Amino acid sequence: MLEHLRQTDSEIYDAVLKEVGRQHEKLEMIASENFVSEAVLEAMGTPLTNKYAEGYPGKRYYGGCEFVDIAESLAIERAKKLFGADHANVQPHSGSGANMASYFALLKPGAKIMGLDLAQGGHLTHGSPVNFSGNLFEFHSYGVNRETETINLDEFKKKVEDVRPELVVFGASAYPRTLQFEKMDEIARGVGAKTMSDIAHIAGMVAVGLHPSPVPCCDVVTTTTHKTLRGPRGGLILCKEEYAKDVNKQIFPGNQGGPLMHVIAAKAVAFHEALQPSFREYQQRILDNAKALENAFKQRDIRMIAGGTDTHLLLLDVGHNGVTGKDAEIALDHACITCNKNMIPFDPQKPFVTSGIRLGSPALSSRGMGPGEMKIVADCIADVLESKLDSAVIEKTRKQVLELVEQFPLYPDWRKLRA
Ligand code: DSN
Repeated sequence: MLEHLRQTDSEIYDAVLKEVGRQHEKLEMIASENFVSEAVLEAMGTPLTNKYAEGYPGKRYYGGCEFVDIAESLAIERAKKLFGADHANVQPHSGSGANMASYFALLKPGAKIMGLDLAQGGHLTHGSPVNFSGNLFEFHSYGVNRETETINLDEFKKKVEDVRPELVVFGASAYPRTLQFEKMDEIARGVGAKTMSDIAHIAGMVAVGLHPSPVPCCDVVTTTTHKTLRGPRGGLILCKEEYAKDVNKQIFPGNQGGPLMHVIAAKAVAFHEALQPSFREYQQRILDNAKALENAFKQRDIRMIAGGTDTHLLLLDVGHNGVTGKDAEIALDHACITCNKNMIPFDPQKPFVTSGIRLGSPALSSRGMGPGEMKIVADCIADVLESKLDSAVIEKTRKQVLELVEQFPLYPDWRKLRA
């Protein structure tokens, strides 16, 4: 394993093994990260990376595509089955690329769109002025209610009716509660808008019916494949049949050239895994673990945005403990707990400082941890925050975490290479 890499490039070999070690030694709580199966890893490391296959299965601009066609056709059929979609495009290199192609498939540049404010849980590609979305389209934001810190449908309706956008985007990257796609869709349709959902964070739960699906109501649904869906890093677009041609054209030749066939093969493997009964159990474990974190934080007086979670994700207001998100992220990393600082709704701090940290249960659930371990983890986090990031507490927590992770080995064959 990795013998060629070791002999050819010891510096990269070393960096890879150090990263494998880091993934094992730290508690991965970045809500958008996960650990893929060995089968997905293997598919990504195949000679399919060598193949140019611009176009789509059966209609390519290069010869020799008969076998990558098999991989892409399987990925498409499995994605359609998994989400109950009319059409799937499995070529987007990323979630951002999937969103860009979708906007162009639905609208002309300059069109009026509404999306959830980045500072209140949205995503860069939902209209941030520093992103292509905010530059190329006239984006307007909706937000969350100041009291409940959740999307209030009456306020949402009023905004939609004031702005009258051509497209409304649903979906978030830091929103812990259930998204009411059907009701939001009805409101958007009321002003004649098209609708799109970005389910990057919750795709795994949507796939198994543990979160409402926007596929039946929305015109287009985008996702990444590497978060709760536990596939390789990449994007996916699902849409109604009437948008299939435009979506395909906007991915290739509109936005991308050659597709990454090794990644598409790995997406097919991940979708196959997601179609198995065990994937539903895995998604349920993600939810149970997030609830266990919520319950433990409640006992410790840790303030959670929106009062807790219905999903895989929790957003903590660490300003309540007198620390910033930036400092909490660094301190927890020293304690071997990886998370990210995150703006909270109406955050008084700047985006690079923030008052929040975002936590998620998908990666720890993939490692086999359960609610009992989540209680230990939540107490570790609470200890660090309540101590106001005291170095002795951080050191004590680090030791506790290192003991815990040893009981849940990650990629043992890869780690043996360090020996
Ligand atoms: N960067 C991703 C996240 O962390 O949520 C979204 O693209």
